[in-house]
Amino acid sequence: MPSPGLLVLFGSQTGTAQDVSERLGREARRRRLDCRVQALDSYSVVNLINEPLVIFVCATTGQGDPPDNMKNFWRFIFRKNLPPTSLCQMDFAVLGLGDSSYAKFNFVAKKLHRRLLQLGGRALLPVCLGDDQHELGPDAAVDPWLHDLWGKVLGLYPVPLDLGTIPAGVPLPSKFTLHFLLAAPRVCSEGQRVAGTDPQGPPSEQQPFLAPMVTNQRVTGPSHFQDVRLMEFDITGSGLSFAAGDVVLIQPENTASHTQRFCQVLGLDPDQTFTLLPREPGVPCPARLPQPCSVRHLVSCYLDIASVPRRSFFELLACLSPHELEREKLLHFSSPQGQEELYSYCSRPRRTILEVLCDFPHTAGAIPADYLLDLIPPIRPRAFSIASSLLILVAVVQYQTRLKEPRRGLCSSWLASLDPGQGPVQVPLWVRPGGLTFPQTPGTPVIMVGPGTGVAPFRAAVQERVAQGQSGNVLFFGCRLRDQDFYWEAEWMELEGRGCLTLFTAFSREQERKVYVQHRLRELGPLVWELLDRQSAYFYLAGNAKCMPADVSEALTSIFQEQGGLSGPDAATYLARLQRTLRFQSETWA
Ligand code: 2AM
Repeated sequence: MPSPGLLVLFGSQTGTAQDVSERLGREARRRRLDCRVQALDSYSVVNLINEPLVIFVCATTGQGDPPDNMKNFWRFIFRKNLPPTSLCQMDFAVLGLGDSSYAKFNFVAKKLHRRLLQLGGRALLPVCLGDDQHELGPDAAVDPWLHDLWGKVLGLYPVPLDLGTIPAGVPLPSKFTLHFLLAAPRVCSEGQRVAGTDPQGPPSEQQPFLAPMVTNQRVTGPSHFQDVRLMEFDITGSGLSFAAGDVVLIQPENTASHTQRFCQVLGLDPDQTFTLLPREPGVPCPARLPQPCSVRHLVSCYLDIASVPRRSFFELLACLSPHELEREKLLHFSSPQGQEELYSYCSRPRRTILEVLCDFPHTAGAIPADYLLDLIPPIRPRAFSIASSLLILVAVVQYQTRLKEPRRGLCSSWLASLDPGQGPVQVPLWVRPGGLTFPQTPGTPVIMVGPGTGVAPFRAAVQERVAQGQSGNVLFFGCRLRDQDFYWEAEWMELEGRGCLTLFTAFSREQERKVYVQHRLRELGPLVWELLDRQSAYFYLAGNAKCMPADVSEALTSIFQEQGGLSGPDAATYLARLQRTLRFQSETWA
């Protein structure tokens, strides 16, 4: 029987769905099945009708939304005019990745599964519900599901006996080969990164704009626990344009010392240059890597050596290890029995790829350069709300685990380390339109709730609305202490003085009892109800994703009950309707 041409399509926000998809691809290749792995939005959906077997791997983000790289597919698949037999050729299975602490747990995967059935697809298995909250992470659900999946797939398409499978301990060929150049080329690879000079459309992930940093200034008071920076970039001539609610994406780099240490442990010469070639035709090289490229550039700008490794990292490392003891340990970490130990060695203390490699020096020193891109994921860009043209607020992430070295957020620490006072500094960035979109109908009021750095997008919104002459701007801001972390205090006061803004503040630590934005919302229940119900106001929420969004939603539903006389279920329906009609929007981050 011919190979069925298995297709794995993923929608991934943080990289987990992509990692699971690539694992599926490897497992298929070990079973000698032909398999393509692609992001949903890079696949031409009109071809779906010809696919015999598709595995969808989809994450659900915060509020039940699909990841960015499957948004077009999402719109397509829910088009009303798709005939109900569109997918009658297809066997499919949906693997979901989500977080059960959110109300809409694995919403995307469940909804997709139902839709594919509706369109005539045949489900091989029930939806897999991977859960970040599980002590062992999503693998606790993914492992047994994959086991069942292969049972089904191989039942349909048996591997020819004479071929057999490729055993787990043997590495599969690498995706790319690195051809090292003997003499360094005249054009330094780092210099080629300058993009936007010959732009093909606006700056993008493939072609970011190298924006000069203008200021980088701490805005929290000296006794505040957190280092929060206000950063400004010069985007003159970039072709970038944006509206309030858009976010800027920034491509961070590894620190020079991490880059150096990595090269040392792997025995790589950072000054060597190479060209990258895909092993199989048709596989594109990463657009972000210049050709030729130096090892230093690859490590500092591309390989995410400061991220916590996934299980697939240990699997491949075990295959590549020439050292018996290290290999044994790595094999254990990648086996189902070793997952608890792997969790306490790696995920819980947030141990990084670089630190793990230092713990396995004999293996690290023997990694063939060709495998670097299979082993280590690329550095992901980070999103920041735009506070105006082009200003962002960055909380510098640092925390302690049981490891001696404090854990640092890659992007915020890198940005904080840049000092435009010491000479020119450039940051690769581009803009993604609207997490939040504001009403254009004149006279529509907006209620904005933005504690902490959550206030950033509302500064851009208030500026834009005031410039348009729109009134009805109501802002709820919360911070710890007025004199330590009240961002843009003078500006808000000035706008309030001019009658352009109604501001309500919640200083959580200025009295014994904590006062948060949701407490202020409740106190002002009659006003909130009047604005939402009588004046059709839009409601916005931005900030920390942990407890605040749920607390604010709860405050709202109790306002609907107290002020609107709605029952509990009716209040929940009222909120759901606001969400559906985009009159309740949120942008939250971890
Ligand atoms: P705290 O740190 O004193 O607990 C910005 O970070 C502000 O948000 C701070 O005043 C912080 O208070 C507050 N905050 C913390 N948890 C919150 C929650 N669940 N809801 C609303 N605000 C919260």
